[in-house]
Amino acid sequence: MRCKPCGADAVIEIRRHRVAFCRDCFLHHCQEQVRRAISSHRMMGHSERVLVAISGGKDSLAVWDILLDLGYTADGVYLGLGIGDYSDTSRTYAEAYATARGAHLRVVDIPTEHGFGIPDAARATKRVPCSACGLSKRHLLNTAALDGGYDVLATGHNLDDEAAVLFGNVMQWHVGYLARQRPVLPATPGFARRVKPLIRLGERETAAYCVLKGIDYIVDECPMAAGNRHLRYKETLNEIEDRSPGAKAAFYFQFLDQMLPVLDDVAAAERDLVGTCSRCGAPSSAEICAFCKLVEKAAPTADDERQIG
Ligand code: Q46
Ligand code: ZN
Repeated sequence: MRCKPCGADAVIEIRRHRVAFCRDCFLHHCQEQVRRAISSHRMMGHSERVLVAISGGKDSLAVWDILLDLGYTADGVYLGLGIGDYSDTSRTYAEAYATARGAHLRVVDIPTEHGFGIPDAARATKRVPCSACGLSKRHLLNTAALDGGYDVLATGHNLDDEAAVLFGNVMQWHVGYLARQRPVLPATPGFARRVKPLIRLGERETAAYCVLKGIDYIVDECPMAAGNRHLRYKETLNEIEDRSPGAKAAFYFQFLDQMLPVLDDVAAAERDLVGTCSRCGAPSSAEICAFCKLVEKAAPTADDERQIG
């Protein structure tokens, strides 16, 4: 197999683009895909300060690395979720990357700052861990971006993630979620702008990017992910993609082109509903926001566990 742009020996083939690349042309391809995503969705400008949500996994480290290479002023923020060894290890990878790259990483540790970990939250709410986790991440990453005075919060959601979320939202016809599933969520009062620069890259590509660039990342999946719906949707889409390369990208990008404009009114109506949490001041349609309610429930559960343990 030959690299399409330069003819050297190829190290990776991307079936949906019907191309193969050598190392250098592949790294350039990844950078180009991010540059195109940023410019076609007007995600951010070079004069803006970017905060990148870092989990220690391949996607978040790849997006941070590419943004820095593209010349953006980008700091990272790591959220400690209190998921035992998994959290400790993922933090090590995030810190090691920041040190090696000379980049600035902020750390927000949920157990230290809010008195509970995600497993406590799952027990307290009697719901799957990912629901408390997603809620905490949205709230705390947004707070970190606003408090730090950043213009934009970037996350490492890739094409596979976005297609799987879309698939789930369509399966349940969550019209409100569909209306908000955008590559760019503009800043509104109490919310920083949120962008997803990796939407044009699949997870196989972000993994290859890290390996070829020598970036170490946590390979293990979060232990709480086992059996979650999101993973099942990913598997289903991968089966379809195997048979029809390009199907996943078509599903997602056609949604952006054809469907999102139709949902603009739904998104605007949802934004109008928002008030302010009486405890923390975050945007909320209820008197107390979902995160403050979670802290109220989960912190005592964590205390009980400590006493028993
Ligand atoms: S970290 Fe959190 Fe994920 Fe773990 S608990 Fe679920 S949402 S699976 S990206
Ligand atoms: Zn609140």
